[in-house]
Amino acid sequence: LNCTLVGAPVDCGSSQLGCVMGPDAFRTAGLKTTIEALGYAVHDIGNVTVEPAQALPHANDAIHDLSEIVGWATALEEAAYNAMQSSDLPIFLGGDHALSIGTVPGVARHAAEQGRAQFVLWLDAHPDIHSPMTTTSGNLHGTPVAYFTGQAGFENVYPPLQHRIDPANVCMMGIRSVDPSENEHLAQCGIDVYDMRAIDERGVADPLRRFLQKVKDANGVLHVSLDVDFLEPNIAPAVGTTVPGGATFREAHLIMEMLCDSALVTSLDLVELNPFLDERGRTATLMVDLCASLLGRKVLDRPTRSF
Ligand code: DIR
Ligand code: MN
Ligand code: MN
Ligand code: MN
Repeated sequence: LNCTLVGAPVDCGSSQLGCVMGPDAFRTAGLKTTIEALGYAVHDIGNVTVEPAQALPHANDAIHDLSEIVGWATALEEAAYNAMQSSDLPIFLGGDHALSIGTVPGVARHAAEQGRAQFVLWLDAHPDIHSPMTTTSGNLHGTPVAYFTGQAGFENVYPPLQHRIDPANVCMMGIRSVDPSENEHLAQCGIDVYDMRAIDERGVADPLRRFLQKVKDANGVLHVSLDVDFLEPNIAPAVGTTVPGGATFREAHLIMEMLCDSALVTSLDLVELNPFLDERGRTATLMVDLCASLLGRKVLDRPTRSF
């Protein structure tokens, strides 16, 4: 099997600087050799770059860096689609979560051509389901899910969406910071949302098993989008938007181990790592270790269980 690393140093979707260094922090933490040790051939294509763009006006004055985001969206859609054609598992190294405005439509284009349904597992403290009209922070990393599920408000703002993700094919876990307009939207859009309350009560295994069964029954393919702030800040401090009460070390690894066993994951975003906020690279190292669990590193050499 082969794996492609695609650097996506987007940092204009968030308010704090530093995510631009994310791809190099993943490299420094040994992502490539870690994946090679699991038997993959790994190709690092370096970082995607974008042309400087002209400012785009928008009715919502809070929004910033819209034209840069549109530039990234276009470039990353293409990069993701190309990586899907040449690789069994592209990994997109962020960069803030605005990169999913490009990567998810790009992998969905590939899935559509293969006649497969595209599913998305969103591991995040936040649902990132704002439209350009509803965001109050103006940080466009809060918008990818609304965009790629085809919600209103993106017309003539982001690139026209060619391959929409059915909200019924999206599952969110770890959610614990939701803005009022996002809450309204989540209640009626049909996404499976497991907030931290649900995870406290049920654990991660049962909800994830249900979702993976749904993917399997539909002969679907799965994109995983892992935001550093999904994790408990005590173990993953290097993110600009920490929220207390996140997933524990073992909850996160168990999710990755079950995803590995499912053999359904075809692409992965690692996002929001801000190395400037880290303590000696520990968050980058944890993210690399989670990636290793997803790609087959095991505690015991137990036979692969179906999930
Ligand atoms: C907040 C925070 N909902 C916003 N969002 C994100 O700015 O719209 N933080 N994605 O990571
Ligand atoms: Mn392919
Ligand atoms: Mn996010
Ligand atoms: Mn987040």
